[in-house]
Amino acid sequence: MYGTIARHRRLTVALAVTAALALGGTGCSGTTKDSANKEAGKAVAGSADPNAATRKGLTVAFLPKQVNNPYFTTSDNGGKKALGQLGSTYKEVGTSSGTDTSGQVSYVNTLTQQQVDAIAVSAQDPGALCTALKQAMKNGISVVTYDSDTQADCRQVFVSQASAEDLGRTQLQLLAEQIGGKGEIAILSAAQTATNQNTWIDFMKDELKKPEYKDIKLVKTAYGDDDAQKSFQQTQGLLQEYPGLKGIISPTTVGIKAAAQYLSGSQYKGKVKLTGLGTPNDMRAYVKDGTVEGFELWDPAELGALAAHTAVALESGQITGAEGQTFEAGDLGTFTIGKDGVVSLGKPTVFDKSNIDKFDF
Ligand code: RAM
Repeated sequence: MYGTIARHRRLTVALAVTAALALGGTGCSGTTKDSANKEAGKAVAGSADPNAATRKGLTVAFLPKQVNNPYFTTSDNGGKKALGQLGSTYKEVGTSSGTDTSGQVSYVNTLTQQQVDAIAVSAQDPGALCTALKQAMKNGISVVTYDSDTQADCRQVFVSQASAEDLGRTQLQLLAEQIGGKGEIAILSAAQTATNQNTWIDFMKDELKKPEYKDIKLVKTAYGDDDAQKSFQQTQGLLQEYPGLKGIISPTTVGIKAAAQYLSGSQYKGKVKLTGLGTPNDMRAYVKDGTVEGFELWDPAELGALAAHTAVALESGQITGAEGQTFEAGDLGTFTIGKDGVVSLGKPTVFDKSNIDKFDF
């Protein structure tokens, strides 16, 4: 076993250096992974075969941002189910804090030592995992990110929940409508380093520059770290600091639930509007009691299932992560890899009192 790893490593380093010279120093990680694949008799870079047989008996490890977050329980169970249908094995490891980046790095290193076939990770921080993920790829492990990305050269494919731009802009649009286009607003985010939340927030700020939002002012972005108690306290703090606040966007399932809990028991219930990303099961009570009008999300189980299918397609040589390649993801249909190795699940759903009872996750 260890002999195989060492052999892969020596071979891949040698090939990586040659490839880097040939390519003028670009594209290292893809080449090293592909070299390992070549040695293992799998598909080679640039020669993805969409008709290659789907491999069975693989072990795919899910490493969410946070294991005790119901959103990730649902997404990873979606991955587990898909892997069962594909004849492969699922495992999940991870930290209970959404801000334990060194813990995430340790898990990647352990999975590399254990020689799992593929890793699906939701990154707490865009850069922190890079060295460890590159090492995993050098050892022949397929790496996909899902939910929250790392840098593009530190994984093969990012399985995105929806277009990041759509998600950012639509959350701002929802709140603008709820507050009648006027007033002070704040954002209650997750971890300060979270790639997904930070990308959405950048699009919210960009949307806010449009003339139709000239009467809306973003006064603060607070961070609840995907910790229920901290998010609750941050919401309380926002209202103490800005008593005239008209609305809050919380682009995290943990944050929006905690903010709704605070608002529903306060004088601000129904007056200070709250939207963002939440699960229908977490938010149902707050929609029914008038604390929240509407919010959005994708189906987390479908996101996990798509991550599992992507990992198996990579391991099967059906894709390498290059733009334009297509693969089948079971009941979810056919997907095409876009720019920078991003695959997008689809459009999110907006939930309100008219449809929330139709959803159970
Ligand atoms: C939390 C996490 C996750 C995010 C959802 C919306 O559960 O921060 O990364 O995608 O919210």
